[in-house]
Amino acid sequence: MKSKLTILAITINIVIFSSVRMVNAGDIKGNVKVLGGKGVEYALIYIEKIEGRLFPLPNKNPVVDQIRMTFVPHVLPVLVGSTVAFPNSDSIRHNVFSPSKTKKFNLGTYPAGITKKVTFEKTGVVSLLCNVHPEMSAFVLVLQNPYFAMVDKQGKYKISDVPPGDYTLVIWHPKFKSKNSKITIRQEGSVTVDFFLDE
Ligand SMILES: [Cu+2]
Repeated sequence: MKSKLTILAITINIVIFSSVRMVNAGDIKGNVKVLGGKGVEYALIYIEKIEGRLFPLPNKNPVVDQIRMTFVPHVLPVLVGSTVAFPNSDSIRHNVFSPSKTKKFNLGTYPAGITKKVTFEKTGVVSLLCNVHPEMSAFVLVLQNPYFAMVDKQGKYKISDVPPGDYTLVIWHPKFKSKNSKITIRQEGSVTVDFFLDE
């Protein structure tokens, strides 16, 4: 009797859990190709705007590291209001600055072991540079909502648990013109959106 009840309880749990999951969200996925075939992993896909909702900031600060004279990652998407940590993991000194109007800042030149931080209060593109090494460059994309994903090296992406609604899905890449696509997320299932970046 007891084991039957347990099974019943588990079954009810599964039904409730999966129906909640279905009512609340859908997924967006797809394939991305870029002209020339290289660097597709620097593409970022995001929902432009979701009205009437506040989104909690992540518990951990997103990070742009400096390793072997390179900013890692090259493209970092963050939710607006996020504080990004900029450690220096090299044995040489680096500087981090941005001339972008979304967030103009200069952290100065600092050695290994030091981490500096910047809070991004406005949405938009922030380009990162190092005035010691002109070849160093990276981008922080400050976004209105947490429904974003980087494209992987195979050109695939997936954004999970998106609330139902009509949205504009945007693709951003450091070397190509952005494109967008109107999408409708229903209460369940997934939407497939493919992109080809060619200019
Ligand atoms: Cu540098």
